[in-house]
Amino acid sequence: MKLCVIFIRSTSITFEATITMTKRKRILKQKRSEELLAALAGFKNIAIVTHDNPDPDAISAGWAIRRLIEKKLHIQARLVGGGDVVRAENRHMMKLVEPPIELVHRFLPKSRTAVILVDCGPEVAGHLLTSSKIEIVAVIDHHLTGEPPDVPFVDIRPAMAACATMAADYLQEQGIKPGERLATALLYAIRTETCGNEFRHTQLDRSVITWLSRFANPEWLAEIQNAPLTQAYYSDLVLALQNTFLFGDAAFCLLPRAQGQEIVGEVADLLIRSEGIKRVFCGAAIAGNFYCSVRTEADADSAAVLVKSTLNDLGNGGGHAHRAGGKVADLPNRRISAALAADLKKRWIAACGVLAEHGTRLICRDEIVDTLMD
Ligand SMILES: [Mn+2]
Repeated sequence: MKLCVIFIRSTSITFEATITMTKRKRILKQKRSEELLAALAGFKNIAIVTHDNPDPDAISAGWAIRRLIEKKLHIQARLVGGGDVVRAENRHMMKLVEPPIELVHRFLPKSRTAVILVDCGPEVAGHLLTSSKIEIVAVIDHHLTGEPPDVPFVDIRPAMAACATMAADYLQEQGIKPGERLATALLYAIRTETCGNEFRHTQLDRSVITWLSRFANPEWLAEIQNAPLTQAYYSDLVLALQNTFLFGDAAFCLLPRAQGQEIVGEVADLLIRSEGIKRVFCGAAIAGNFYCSVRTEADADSAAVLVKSTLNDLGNGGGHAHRAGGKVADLPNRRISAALAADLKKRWIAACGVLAEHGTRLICRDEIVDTLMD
């Protein structure tokens, strides 16, 4: 189910008195960018925080919002994210367009800092905002969520292909041109968010793509998409494919090794393209935690629902209708035990409603060895 809901909230008594409810549909004539700027008024320090291991969508949307604040409020906001950027294409994008993002382990803002959370909600575990003292002023996101967060500005539109679309639209509303570097990053973000079966574009996505194409550098885009890959990447990939099991139309893969979190999603993206596979669960132990990606075919179940039910009581999960992810923190001995592997497989099979006894390998390991010996 796709939703398009915008809520505005206010702490002002008069607003509360006239609205009587704590939320309501936005006033249509008011521009969202104006509402965001109004919510930030009076703050001298502003920080934009992305989810951990920020992807092109989080990075470029955060960058566009930083540009909006710089042009309209004359404040240099910090753009911060936890973890690292691992995917080869995304690292290449960073090198080419140099987004002004700080990758940090901890976020300790100055007092009275307005924080804008981008491409995730406060309820998910994977971001830097662990302290309740941090003042979240805005949440800008396109993931499927439950109740909208109780903060002054909320723009959550799950129908949108990317947060980059929403942030680019703020710039358009305010007549701010993105420039070549930012436009390339935003356009690349929309491309990456619309891979797999998550490819629907709203009218706004389409018009933003046309607008950004006027400023973006197509040669950089081609170069990013063909970024050099490490040999370790190919090792991770071949071991993952050898360790993939099929139960009816559902695939289950625990990677024997993974150089970074992103390979989990890449393998899932590759497997969902296989004929006959409609649902994919792919997981790995990385730096003592378990990360997984779930993908579903366009006409199959919700990936967000499947990951939630598979990780129920073990960890957290969420995402979109056809692309979702999850995490189980602090694995004992920093690895996936045989008991956890068996439990995850059982849960995935149950969530998909397939038969456990019909499991087969995607690739028979003996066949690969035989081929090499010939
Ligand atoms: Mn996104």
